[in-house]
Amino acid sequence: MQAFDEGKIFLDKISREIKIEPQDWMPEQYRKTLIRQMSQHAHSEIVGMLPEGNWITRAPSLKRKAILIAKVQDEAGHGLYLYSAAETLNITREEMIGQLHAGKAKYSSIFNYPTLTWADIGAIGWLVDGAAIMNQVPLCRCSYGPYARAMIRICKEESFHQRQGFDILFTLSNGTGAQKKMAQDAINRWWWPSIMMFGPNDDASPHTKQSMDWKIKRFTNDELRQKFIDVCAEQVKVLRLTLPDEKLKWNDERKHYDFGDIDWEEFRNVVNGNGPCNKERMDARIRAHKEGEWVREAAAAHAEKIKLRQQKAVA
Ligand code: FAQ
Repeated sequence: MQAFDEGKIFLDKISREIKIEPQDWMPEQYRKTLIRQMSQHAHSEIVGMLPEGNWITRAPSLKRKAILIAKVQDEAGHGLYLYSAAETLNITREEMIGQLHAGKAKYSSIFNYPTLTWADIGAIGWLVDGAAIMNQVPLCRCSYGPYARAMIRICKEESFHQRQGFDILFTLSNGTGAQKKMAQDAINRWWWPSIMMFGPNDDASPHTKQSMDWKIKRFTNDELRQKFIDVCAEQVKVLRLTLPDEKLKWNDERKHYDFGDIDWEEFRNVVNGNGPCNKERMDARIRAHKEGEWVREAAAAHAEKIKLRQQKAVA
């Protein structure tokens, strides 16, 4: 009887746009869905530092280097807010990281592609951060309070990231012929993986319906992908470059751009661990975690010392 009432209160809150907070009753499946999505999101931010980190030492100027360092540092911050927000659901950061390292938790497919030239940093900012913003702005209205609040700051920072990426590509496309070619090549390689970031088509997405009913997701994968394509199809004109899709064409009836077929075979391969850089990314994460062990131990010992000192002062 009690669970029934609690279930009704929960659904009533969802329907009235009242946030669910950590101390509130929630269905077990709602909690599990959030842990899955939020931890995958946090892992994506942390693994997502790797492709860009690769270019910090080779950025073409001191200014670009400083901007890139700040961006990569922001991604670390996003990962930490998201791990903290997920911890309110009764799971520890250690458990989540353990799941990632054991291959039991996913991270975004996009970070399994290599960054071959400096223009890739522009393409990541414009396209990858652009796709991330399209997906994440609606998450600021997610029904779970800690996730929604974490997303507000994250989105502000992602917006800066997207603009810096566009600025890199704009500079290259207005540079020498070789620079323009490099920018076009990066867009050609990152375009299709970026639109795969939104996940499978709605009819192949097992989680979308329930997550929409619970207002965790506010738009479906296909709705967000279409919005993103519509925006990029216009922005690429400002760059005086093109998107690598011959079928990309404005459809006046639909008031959207039509686009070509997505290679779902490639998507499945990358998600299942067989993308160009999956092994490299996981090896780098696991190595960094092992090498950081002494830092975690020292921080814990320091925190314990401070706690004892405070207890003595009170006694
Ligand atoms: N990659 O039923 P759905 C960023 C999985 S952050 C890998 O549609 P859902 C910032 C999905 O998890 C980018 N796996 O699932 C940055 C599920 O697997 P499971 C990350 C994917 O959850 C920028 C299965 O397929 N953003 O870029 C992908 O309803 C630059 C079935 O899929 C977020 O995580 C994929 N692309 O919808 C950092 C945003 N797509 O768990 C550095 C939050 C789907 O059953 C540099 N997450 N899968 O084994 C979401 O909005 C959702 O979780 C979706 C997937 C839309 C990603």
